[in-house]
Amino acid sequence: MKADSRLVLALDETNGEKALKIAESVSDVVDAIKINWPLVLSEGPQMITRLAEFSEVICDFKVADIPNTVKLIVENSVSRGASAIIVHAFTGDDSLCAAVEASGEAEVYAVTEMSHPGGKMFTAKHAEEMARLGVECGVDGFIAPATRPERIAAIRSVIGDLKILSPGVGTQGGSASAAISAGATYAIVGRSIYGSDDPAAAARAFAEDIRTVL
Ligand code: NUP
Repeated sequence: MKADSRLVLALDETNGEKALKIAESVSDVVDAIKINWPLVLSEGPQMITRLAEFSEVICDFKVADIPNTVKLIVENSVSRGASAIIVHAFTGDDSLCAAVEASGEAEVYAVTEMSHPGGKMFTAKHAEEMARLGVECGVDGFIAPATRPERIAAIRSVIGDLKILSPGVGTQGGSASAAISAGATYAIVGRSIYGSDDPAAAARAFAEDIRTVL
């Protein structure tokens, strides 16, 4: 992924036509578009290929399964045009390494703890341990919560120069510039952009906030 605006759109809009319109309108502002189950279940996996015309596409399928199933999901996503795929790290070394092996040229990002309050309950306690495992398996980066910037810094301290994508900006309460300052490579923003009356203007405002700390 290019690192220009350091902004990634989380496109959880479930209407395909609207989603494509938003993607086109922000394509010169964001570095990538992340899609998740809501859009894929509504409009089908061909959305990966259609959105790839506008931007790099990150498939946020939070894959958490046995190695063979992980491999099948990653290969399918990549063959449809995904530039990156997000997997859970808690599944352990074999599943995580299977994702990296199956990804080919595409990137793999591992989730160590999630941005919502419940994310603190279980996996956060093992996040650094899981991040070390991810480094050993050769992942390209990690997902770390903008809602808890100190946790971004904690993950940064164990992963060296690998990338961090940080969701939880805007509607969940986190700040894009604070996430970048804490060590994130990209801020991920969903509802605060695609739910806005003017998604392109909203995206430009987040990009401007990020620029203040670059
Ligand atoms: O820890 C995570 N938190 C999170 O919100 C990991 C994620 N992948 N996400 C995703 O980021 C979430 O599923 C959604 O697609 C996006 C955040 O959207 P929003 O809260 O900005 O609308």
